[in-house]
Amino acid sequence: MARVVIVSNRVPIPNSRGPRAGGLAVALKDAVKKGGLWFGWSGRTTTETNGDAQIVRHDGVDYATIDLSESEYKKFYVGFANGTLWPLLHFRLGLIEFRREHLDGYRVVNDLFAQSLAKLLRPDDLIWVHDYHLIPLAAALRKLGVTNRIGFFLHIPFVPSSVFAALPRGDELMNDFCAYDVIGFQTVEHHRDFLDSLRRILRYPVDANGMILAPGRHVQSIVVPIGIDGVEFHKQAEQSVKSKNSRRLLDSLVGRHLMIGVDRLDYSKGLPNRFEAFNRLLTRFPEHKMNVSFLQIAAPSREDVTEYAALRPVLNRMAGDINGRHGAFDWVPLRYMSQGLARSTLAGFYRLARVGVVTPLRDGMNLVAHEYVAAQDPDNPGVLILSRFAGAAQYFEDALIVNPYDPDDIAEAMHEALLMPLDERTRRYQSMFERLRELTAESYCATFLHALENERATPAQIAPSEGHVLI
Ligand code: GDG
Repeated sequence: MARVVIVSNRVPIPNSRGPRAGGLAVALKDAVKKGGLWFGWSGRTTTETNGDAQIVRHDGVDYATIDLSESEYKKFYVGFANGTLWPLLHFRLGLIEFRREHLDGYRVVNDLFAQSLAKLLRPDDLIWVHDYHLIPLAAALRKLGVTNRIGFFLHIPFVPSSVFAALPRGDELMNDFCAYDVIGFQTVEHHRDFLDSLRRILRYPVDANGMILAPGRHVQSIVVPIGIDGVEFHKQAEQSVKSKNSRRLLDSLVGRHLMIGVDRLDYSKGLPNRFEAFNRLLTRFPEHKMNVSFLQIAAPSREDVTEYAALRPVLNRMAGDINGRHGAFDWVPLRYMSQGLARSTLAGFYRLARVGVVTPLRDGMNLVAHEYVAAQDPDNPGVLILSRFAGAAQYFEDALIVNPYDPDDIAEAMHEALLMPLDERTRRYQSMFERLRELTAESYCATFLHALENERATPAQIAPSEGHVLI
């Protein structure tokens, strides 16, 4: 098989203690086998950038990174990627801060990535580009004469064409998509919305197999949901629940139920509504007072983006209000941490929680939903509360599906989950765990790479199960 080259904004370079356990690193483990290359930004800014990649080899995989200047970082990462595209593609037009110089900076950095990467490429490499930071990368590589097969996967949602229309120079971005050979989406809905925008803006025909008939290039568009290694995470949770941290958590609960939320501190994750829902649970269903603790872990994220910094004081205040209003001298209802925890610790905490609360306002997939299900004890499983606007809701129908804009709806689901009898919890869990077995990280990589390798893949060839729908 050809060498696989992964390109993403950040590169999870393994440290001396072994591989980094971040979401993308875990999901792409099977794609970057020995001999592979992973390319991206180092996460560092410097005064002088020359675009030459620094390469570190670990376990047979080359990790190549480049630095950015402070100005490039601000325009590309803070400005266009996270100040315009992220809110746009999460349906938050009111949060967009578009500036032409940010878009120009976004293109400059994509050109820089292309120049640096092109020097490292071999003629038969399969190039797999990840996420909204790098939409123009294939077009930039094509300009440099790169003819390799190049695929792109969008981890976040796509929006209906009337929403995408708000993006200035959106037609340029649509053209950029057409420089790829394969484009993948998490759900049928994101895929459909993308094709609607493409048809409206560029007017290219799309055949029944999702093949975009662009001039001079046929682009295969597919739905390939990302997943985790559920069986492995299940084992990790079994071990982790016996750890010192899990025991400390369990002891601190003194027999109360635990509800858990785990998210990056991001406005798309719906945290204020979730806190309000917990407030309403305790107000409307006071039988839960003193009987439940809600642990919210919110790892800091993108703190240079104004909207992210603005979220912190809102949550701090809400947490204080809830605990002040409902708490007792021996019970803190809401335990809120704006710090991350180790992945292995999280695994045990998920297992201890009677309820997993995943209520983003929009999400491409949401892997926390997968992790919560994977971690459960089959003999006494917890209940997943899941936003209908997370991609995961398309796959986990047996979660309690809620509208994250309605705190009362979430509160009622919390109440139902806390009272749910064992037989119903078990039935829902078993059905979701079955789904988890199909939606693996391995099948995600294999399905995408199969499409990328095979120029004229047909739906029958690359849609082996319900989980990998092609439309
Ligand atoms: C994007 C899309 C899509 C969270 N807190 C801690 C921690 N995490 C880990 C979780 C999970 C990952 O981060 C978060 O994944 P999500 O899927 O929820 O969300 P995004 O970061 O927004 O990712 C999303 C994903 O790409 C993959 O395609 O599902 O829709 O937005 O794995 O466990 N990990 C550790 N400590 C924490 O405190 N170690």
